[in-house]
Order: sequence, then structure tokens, then C-alpha cells
Amino acid sequence: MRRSITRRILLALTAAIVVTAMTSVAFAADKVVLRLSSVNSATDARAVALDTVFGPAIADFATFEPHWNGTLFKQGTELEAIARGNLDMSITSAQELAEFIPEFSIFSAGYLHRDAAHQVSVFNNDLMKPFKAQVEEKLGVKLLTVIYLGRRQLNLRTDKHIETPEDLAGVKLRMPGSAAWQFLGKALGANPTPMAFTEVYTALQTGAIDGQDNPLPTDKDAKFYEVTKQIVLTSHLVDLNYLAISKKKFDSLTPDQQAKLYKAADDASEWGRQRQLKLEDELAQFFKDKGLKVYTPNVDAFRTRVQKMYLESEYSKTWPKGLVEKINAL
Ligand code: KDO
Repeated sequence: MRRSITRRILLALTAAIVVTAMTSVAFAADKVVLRLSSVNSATDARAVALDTVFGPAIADFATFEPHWNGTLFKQGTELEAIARGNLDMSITSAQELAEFIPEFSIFSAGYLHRDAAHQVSVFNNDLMKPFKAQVEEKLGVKLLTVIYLGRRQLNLRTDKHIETPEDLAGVKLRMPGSAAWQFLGKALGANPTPMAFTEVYTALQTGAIDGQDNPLPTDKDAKFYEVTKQIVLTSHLVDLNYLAISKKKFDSLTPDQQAKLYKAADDASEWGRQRQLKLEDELAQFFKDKGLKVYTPNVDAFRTRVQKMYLESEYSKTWPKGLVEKINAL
């Protein structure tokens, strides 16, 4: 008697487990999968924000599947992967977009955005509409939100004091691999060299490059402080990224889901922005404790040279008339 009750309970339990498993498979199959690829680490503020805020906020209709450390696609190849239908989302930049739509170089110009809040007002202003429309038309990509990466600073393995752009003459400065980035390196007075983010640590360690530029949180996250001697606070670019999604995927969602997606993206970006700003405030001391020199050079000298070089460049010829002034007025 006891044995048969136990058997019946066991059978009922097994059936319940099978039904639950089948239902959750069915639910999972109904959900849209959003595969994102990016080269940053899983501890980077953008990754933490997307994992903590974005993914959970859309979990009722989408499975957010991020791949960090460039394990899925190499830096700079993500937009093409989205266009080909091999990827759903990426964290892209103005410099990458400028490869396809030259006007985007305006948002890659040194000393243009003033701070994190300025980036947000520029992104949400009507002036961005034609830019967003072009990204949709040419690349089949929608830009969901703007992400604050931070103020880019020089980080060198040499200990020569850097006060003005002239002091960077001959310094082999790694910049990410696109023309707009190389131009920024040149505008700073250095000798820029392109290199993928994932190779920078080893290149600093072996001396293949003299330095690199990134915001302080990235320098910490990628452990560049282990293989460099100084950080020069030029703040030459208030750097941004955009959260990008395949238009085809986006269009497959209901209007309600699309609205939730935008909100989740904005909320994650705000969360990440606050985290990144806090880290930027705290990290100078962290690097000093690690034995690095951290100091502010003659920022006016850098700003004057960089702005002049951009305005005289081929890039500025592609910028819509009056746009710099409009951005400055925001
Ligand atoms: C970099 O390669 O230095 C850079 O900071 C460029 C950014 O646009 C962004 O792609 C970032 O790398 C990566 O996400 C790694 O943090």
C-alpha cells in the first residue's frame, strides 16, 4: 500500500516536472532572442548596466544574450554582422558609424561634447533625427540610446612629462582601428597606430606601443595600470557609444514591446552613466596608489590644437552647416 502511494506520488511529480519543462521551453521559444557582441569585459560598466537593468526589463518578451570580450565578433565588425543578419545588437560608436556615414565624425571630434549630460541632450535633440534615419536606411540598424563611456585620457608606459601636444611628438599612441580615431591621435600631436582593443595590454607590456587612450574606468577594467607609468588628464574626448539593434528584429516586436525596449535601454544607460561618473571621480587615487603619476596638463593647449585641426580637416566638410554651433548651444 505504502509503496504504491509513493509510486503514484512519484509518477504525478514526474508528470508535473515534464509539463513545467515543456511549458517553459514553449515560452522560451516564443521569446525573441537578442544576441549582442562587444569587446568590453563583463565587468565594464556598460556590460553590468545591460546585464543588471536592460536584460531583466525585457525578460517577459526577449532573451538578452550578451557575448563580451569580443568572443563572437571582432571590434569594428559588429555593424556588418547585424546588417548581414548574423547578430542582433552591438555597442557601436560614432567612429564606427563614420566609416559608413561620414557626417557621424562630428560626434567623434575631440573637445566637442562637454560632459555626460550634454551627450544625452544632443542624442535626444531633433538634430539627431537625420543621423538616426541614415543609420536605419544604410545599415538596417536602430540606435536605441546613448551610452556614456567616459572622458578619454592619455595613458603612457613612458614617464616623460606631457604638458602640451608638442610633447607627444613621436609618441606611438594606440588608437582604435578606424580613420576617425587615427585623426584624433594626430590632432593630439601623437603618432597614432591602429590596434584592436583586445591586443592593447600585450602591446603595452612588450613596448610595441608607447601608450593608449581610454577613460579611467576602462584603464582599470583592462588592467592597463599594470603595464603603464602615467595618466595625463587631457579629457580630449567625452566618449560615447550607442546601443544598436537590428531594425528587422526591432520591427518584429509589437509597439508595446518596442516602447519597453527603448525604456529599458534608456534606464540601463542612465544606470551605467551614474556608475561610470562615480568611478571616474574615484579612480585617480586608485592609479596613484598603484604607483602611476596622474596629472592635468595644459588642457587649453590641447583643446586649441585639436579643435583647429578638426575644423580645418576633410571631416568638417561633411558636417551639416551650423551643426557645431547648434551642439555647442545645447
Ligand atoms: C577602445 O578600443 O579603446 C574603445 O574604448 C573604443 C570604444 O568606442 C569602445 O568600442 C571600447 O573600446 C570597447 O567597448 C572596449 O571598452
